[in-house]
Amino acid sequence: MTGAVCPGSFDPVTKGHLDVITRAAAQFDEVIVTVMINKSKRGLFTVDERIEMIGEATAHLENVRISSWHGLLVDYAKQEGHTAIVKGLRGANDFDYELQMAQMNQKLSGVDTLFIPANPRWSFLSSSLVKEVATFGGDVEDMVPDCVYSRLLTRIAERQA
Ligand code: COD
Repeated sequence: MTGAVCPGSFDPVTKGHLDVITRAAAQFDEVIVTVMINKSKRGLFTVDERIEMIGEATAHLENVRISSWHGLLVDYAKQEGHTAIVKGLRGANDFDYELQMAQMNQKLSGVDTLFIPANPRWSFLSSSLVKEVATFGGDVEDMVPDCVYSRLLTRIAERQA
């Protein structure tokens, strides 16, 4: 069986993430979307909420499952018996950041990183930008899965109250 781990913060999952997850799922028998836990960063959504939203957004993809992990990603990939990490690449900034990590991960464990070029339709998207635009009342409805949109507006309103 071929399998890959697709990591991120996913705070929250966007249509850019979903595009990469969908394309990865077409290449591997199993894709594990893994919410990486960063204890020093307070997210807009809890890890459990992020997992729930990714689960709803990928419910139609039978070979995708969702998890979370704290620590080295390659340890998780090996624990799951997977030898590939899949990441989306939006441009040169992503590449510079990801190349070094990919090489370190390969050296540490033999786990290789495969890059999926971002769909130009979504390559301008990041979770941070979506949150910023939504916070100031901009329309992000088309940029996130339906199951994220209402939760995003509700959470921002709660934070602003
Ligand atoms: N289109 C395509 N791809 C996208 C888009 C988009 N619109 N938006 C984001 N992506 C890609 C990103 O390039 C990234 O690959 C992935 O989706 C996740 O994005 P985010 O924003 O949810 O997550 P980040 O960037 O905060 O996550 C960073 C990771 C947690 C993935 C990274 O730090 C990591 O791999 N950490 C593992 C911990 C570890 O082992 N560290 C040692 C490394 S040597």
